Amino acid sequence: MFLPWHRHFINKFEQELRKVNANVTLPYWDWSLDAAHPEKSPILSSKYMGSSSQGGCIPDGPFKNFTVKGNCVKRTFNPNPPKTITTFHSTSLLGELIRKNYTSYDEFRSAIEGSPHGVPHTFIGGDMSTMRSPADPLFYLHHAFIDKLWNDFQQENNKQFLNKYVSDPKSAQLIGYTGVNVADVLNLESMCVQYVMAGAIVDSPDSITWNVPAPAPLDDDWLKINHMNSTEVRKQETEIKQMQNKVIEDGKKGNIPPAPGYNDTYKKDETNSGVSFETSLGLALLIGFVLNLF
Ligand SMILES: [Cu+2]
Repeated sequence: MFLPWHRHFINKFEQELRKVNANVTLPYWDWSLDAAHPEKSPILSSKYMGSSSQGGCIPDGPFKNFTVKGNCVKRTFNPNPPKTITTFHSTSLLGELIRKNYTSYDEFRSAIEGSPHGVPHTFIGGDMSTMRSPADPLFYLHHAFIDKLWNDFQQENNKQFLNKYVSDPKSAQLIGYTGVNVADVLNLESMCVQYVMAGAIVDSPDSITWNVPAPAPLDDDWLKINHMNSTEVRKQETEIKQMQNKVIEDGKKGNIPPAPGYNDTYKKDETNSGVSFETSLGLALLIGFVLNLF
């Protein structure tokens, strides 16, 4: 239920934003571009989503002291660590994860739900590492990127899984959404949703990361809260480490594995620019408004 449920959830969220301003689209945060030093990401600056006061309220930016249902949203990462706490998954590593030959939809779901989905949650910390994570506006940008990765998987090497799920998608109802089935959200095209390059932050789609060590293992608490199979996750973390070592080896020989979402079909869309992050202040006000309605 992980991928379809979140796809529906962020789509509903985008629709709520559009009720306030019909021009808004939900941006995604391609955090792989910040893989080496996530704490230095421009997204986590006062210009965009704000930084962290290590356990206190959001200290700066449009979401300064941002409150949801009476409590301010908290983040715990150290914005100025002596050295990086953990790296994120490099763009090339995500590309390799997307293009791997999977034997089932669920094998891919499992490869994404653990480490790639979990590392940004636990790195940001505070609300993002708890069940209150949807209170942090970063949640939507992170999950939009996870959703984009699912779409990349469906569009690239694994087209046979485009309409596949663990069971019959037509009879798998989304938890908490009466009348909505997995089949309704399997295909982004039929939902009239498209992911395009965000123009404002990424100058060039070629600016990808590859020479970055694999992320640190997820902590046990987060796995427990999310009812994850820790044996499965640890196995994947080992595999991810091996994949990233290979990415670095290949990269040093000049064969940098491409980013996810850059096959020929996708290249046609690169000239489009998505919603500009320059509108982030307006977006912030909208998100604040909508989150408190939720
Ligand atoms: Cu999540």
